[in-house]
Amino acid sequence: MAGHAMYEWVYIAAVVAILIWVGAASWDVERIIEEVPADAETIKVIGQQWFWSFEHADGTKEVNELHVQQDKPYRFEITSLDVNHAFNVPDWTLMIDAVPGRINTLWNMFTEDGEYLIQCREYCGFSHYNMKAKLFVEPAVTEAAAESEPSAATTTTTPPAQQQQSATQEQQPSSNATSAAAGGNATSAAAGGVTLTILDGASIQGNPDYDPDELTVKKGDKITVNNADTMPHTVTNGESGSDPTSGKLFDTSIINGGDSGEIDTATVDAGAHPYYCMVHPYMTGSLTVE
Ligand SMILES: [Cu+2]
Repeated sequence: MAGHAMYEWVYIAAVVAILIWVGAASWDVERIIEEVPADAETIKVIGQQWFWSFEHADGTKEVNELHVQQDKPYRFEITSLDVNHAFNVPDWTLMIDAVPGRINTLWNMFTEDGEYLIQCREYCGFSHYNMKAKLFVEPAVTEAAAESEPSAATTTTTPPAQQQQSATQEQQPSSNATSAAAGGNATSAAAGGVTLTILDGASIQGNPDYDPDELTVKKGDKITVNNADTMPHTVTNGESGSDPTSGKLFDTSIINGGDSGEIDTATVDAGAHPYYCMVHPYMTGSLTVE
């Protein structure tokens, strides 16, 4: 009997020890999270059914793709616009809830370049399993490294955000209006009154999405994009997200359900340009600028 009582005490002591250890470990985790480096750059992370969008400190936005620099600290501010999601980068053991009306933060420095998976780890509805994004960690010459090695050639890599911006501003007057006669239905309305509608139900694959699917306008026309659906969509030039020119000619960025956006064709080269929705890449259409 006495022996049994002693075993109980050993058992209780072991449980208490484990609880103390777990408590200490979680306290440690919290401490690490709190110590965000002062030079950490903030990236806003927004979860929505069923995609991720990101906003960099300079205002550059990305959808389902996030470009960061290696060896640079980032502070993530994570939230949701609808239901609960969870922002998870498994390879970097990053995981935190994305909750509507709340901003959760965590920080990380990506010490190895490469392409990594971002996913949702909180069941959030129909397309939860496709709520994935790509994280690109780009190798970079840090400012510190550049300063400590002034002899090294100035190969400072432009941050991806800036690359995107400058690419948007670039004009390529080289491609001429040779493909304008590709047979697009001339739907150009009276001056300045061109409308592209994203139809209700467009987010469901197989449904009619853009109306008209093939739009022809005169260079300089402003196109009003009305999202008549309840889901967020984009009109982004390119065949898909892997198209290197994607979003460089025109991109409405996210237009939430019921909202509208605009495409100014003054900066778009003449010719036929395929476009798609960054959230639902199976939504495609074509814009011909004459
Ligand atoms: Cu869409």
